[in-house]
Amino acid sequence: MAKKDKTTAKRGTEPVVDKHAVENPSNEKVEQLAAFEVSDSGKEMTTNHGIKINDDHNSLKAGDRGATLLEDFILREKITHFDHERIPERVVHARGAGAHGTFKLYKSLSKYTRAAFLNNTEEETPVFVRFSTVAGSRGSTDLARDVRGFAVKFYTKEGNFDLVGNNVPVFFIQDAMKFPDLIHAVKPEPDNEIPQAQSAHDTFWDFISTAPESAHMIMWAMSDRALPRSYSMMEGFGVHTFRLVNNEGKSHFVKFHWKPLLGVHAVSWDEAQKISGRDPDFHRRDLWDSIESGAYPEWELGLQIIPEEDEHKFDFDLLDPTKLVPEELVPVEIVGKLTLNRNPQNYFSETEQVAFHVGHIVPGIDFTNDPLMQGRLFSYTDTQLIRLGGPNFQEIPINRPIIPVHNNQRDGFMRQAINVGKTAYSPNLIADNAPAQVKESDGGFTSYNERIDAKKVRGRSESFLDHYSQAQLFYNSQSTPEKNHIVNALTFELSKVKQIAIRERILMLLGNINEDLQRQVADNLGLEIPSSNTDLNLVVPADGDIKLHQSKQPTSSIERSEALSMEKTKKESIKSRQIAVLLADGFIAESLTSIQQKIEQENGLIQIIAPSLRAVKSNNGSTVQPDQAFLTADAVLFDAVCVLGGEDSFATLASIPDAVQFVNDTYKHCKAILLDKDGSQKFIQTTHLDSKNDDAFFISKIDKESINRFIKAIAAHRVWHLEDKRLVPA
Ligand code: HDD
Repeated sequence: MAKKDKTTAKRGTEPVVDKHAVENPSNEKVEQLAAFEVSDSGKEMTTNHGIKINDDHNSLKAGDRGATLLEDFILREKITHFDHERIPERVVHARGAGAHGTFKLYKSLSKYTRAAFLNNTEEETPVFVRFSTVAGSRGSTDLARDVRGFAVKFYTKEGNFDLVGNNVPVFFIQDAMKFPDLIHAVKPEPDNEIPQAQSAHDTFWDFISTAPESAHMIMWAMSDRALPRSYSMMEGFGVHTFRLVNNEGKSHFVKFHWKPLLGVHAVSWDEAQKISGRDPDFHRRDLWDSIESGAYPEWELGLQIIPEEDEHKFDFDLLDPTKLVPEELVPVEIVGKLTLNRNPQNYFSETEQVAFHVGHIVPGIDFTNDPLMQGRLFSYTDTQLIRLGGPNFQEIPINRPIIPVHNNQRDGFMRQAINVGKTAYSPNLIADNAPAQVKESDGGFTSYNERIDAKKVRGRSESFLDHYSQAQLFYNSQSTPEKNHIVNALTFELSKVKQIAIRERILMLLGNINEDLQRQVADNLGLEIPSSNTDLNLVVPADGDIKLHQSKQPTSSIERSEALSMEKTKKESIKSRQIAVLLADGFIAESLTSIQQKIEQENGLIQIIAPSLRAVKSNNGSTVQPDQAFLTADAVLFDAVCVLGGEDSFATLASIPDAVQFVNDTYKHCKAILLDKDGSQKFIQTTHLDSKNDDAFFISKIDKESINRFIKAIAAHRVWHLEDKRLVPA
């Protein structure tokens, strides 16, 4: 396709300069979308049918005070369109944010797959990615304790491939049959629609207590993984075992991973709750701002590849979506990079209307018999039919492949294509059999030739019944602060559960994972440790034998897996981190310049926060315009704070309770703090800060050395190990 000049894309009769498109990299998908863009800049107003509008503010009436006339087609059209502008939100993953980008392969995977986009290292594949929470409604907070969706649409030369994953490598349930139950349990309770975007309520924990298959996932959901600092600081996983199939028809099992270049980082639960009030759009704003500022989010694609012959070599079943493949058993091979470099032009048209589907695969990739995956293969198209209103949703610009579509499907609501010719059936003689079927050797899709010889059963494989090994593996692999956070999260959630019997049943489940964990949560809840950890697996057919459905004794071959803890993650970069610089009149101008230069050089984002939005005067008479005043700024929205001296600046800040609170909160949440030594003494006395430096709190002259230490501490993200020392009432 010939490249179009993005500044003159046709959106009317005159060229429109599109600042957004000029600044951000383009790709083949973005070019395709440009043909559908409409800019109203400098244009005359018309009705939907092109009639120029003379008065858009007053309806047509019988006299000045008279009744409005039915013939007012302009009023009718405007109100009718407005009345119909909402579509159903996604039944799960309703709240999300998306961005465009590209995928570049590092090395050819032709040994494993014939998928062209995984063979060709020269080409970049356009992608659209949508991140989401699961339980909350469209308008809920980004910072809910929840799993995050990580859905990637690759617009490949062989059609669209969707990798519809999460930021957690396993799932709550093993069989799609239970998905509606799980979601009904976690969504707000049906009588009063409370609580919004939260799992901390009776129905969710009631469900979990009867489904020990969720034990592993619960460990992840109660960990800090459920509170990402940013979409660009979380991993992504395809969850299921997929297949890669090469040109010879040989298949390998594969697990897909996205590894963020910025490492995996979280906020604390206290911050998450406060951010939900201060800025419920925190994650989508972070994604948008990172891209606009050129600090593009990046992930590497990793594959765990398992030869088919090794299918039964593990002490878990590869088809069980509540299990991961420990990286110690099968290392993750890094094969390419995803970069998000362009924000959508229109949220509804792109992010809301994008339709993902696990069933969108390309030749060289195939499914497995994972029963959760099999059910998903039905659900995704089905849901788009109601959500997007009919069978032509694939014609919506964001959903179109970058290659032409030809088949005999016709008509339906909102059909866009004008299919020419007489035939809409195959085979046909009139049109010489067009559109023609394609040989496998020419890229026609053929399903993997898996041999299946079985009796029909409605049930669960015995190989799926070890529910606790990997829950134990996850818990054992956490650092001490991470374990504490899991205990606190479980305590919080169960404290919100009203029925004591449910709390007790969850304690039994925890006892099967780790007795220390069980004891701590029981203590916090003021409950006795149950005398037995009875397994309450109620996933039993009406006439089934409950004994056959009990969880098996844990049998994991490994005890710890480093990759499961966030502690050893990458801690090298401050790219896209938000750093607050607090100052007041009399601040030392030189200090501000040094810190600004260095942070910007490292791709961090600085905001100057001052007592008001009035320009602030420095010690040498120069002035600076603050980005925010304390009224709108809050420490939970930042990763670190630097407070500038000298005496006058500190004296003013010490007299503003919100400034003191800002620094206290940063300290409490274990973030990096740099205080200018010059004049800081009295300020420190008004705060809860210890007057001694620690791993992330520095009282120092603002110079090259202290700024470098500060930057290192920001990159390290948090000093969680100091949580018990940095005690601040807040
Ligand atoms: Fe799902 C949306 C991820 C199990 C049924 N799912 C949806 C989205 C993500 C996932 C990221 C949002 C896509 C977007 O941004 O538009 N879902 C998962 C993962 C699962 C999973 C990683 C387990 C491994 N899902 C799952 C099951 C079912 C569904 C078992 C049903 C049987 N999921 C849906 C859905 C949604 C959806 C109802 C709602 C909106 C949509 O599809 O487009 O079909």
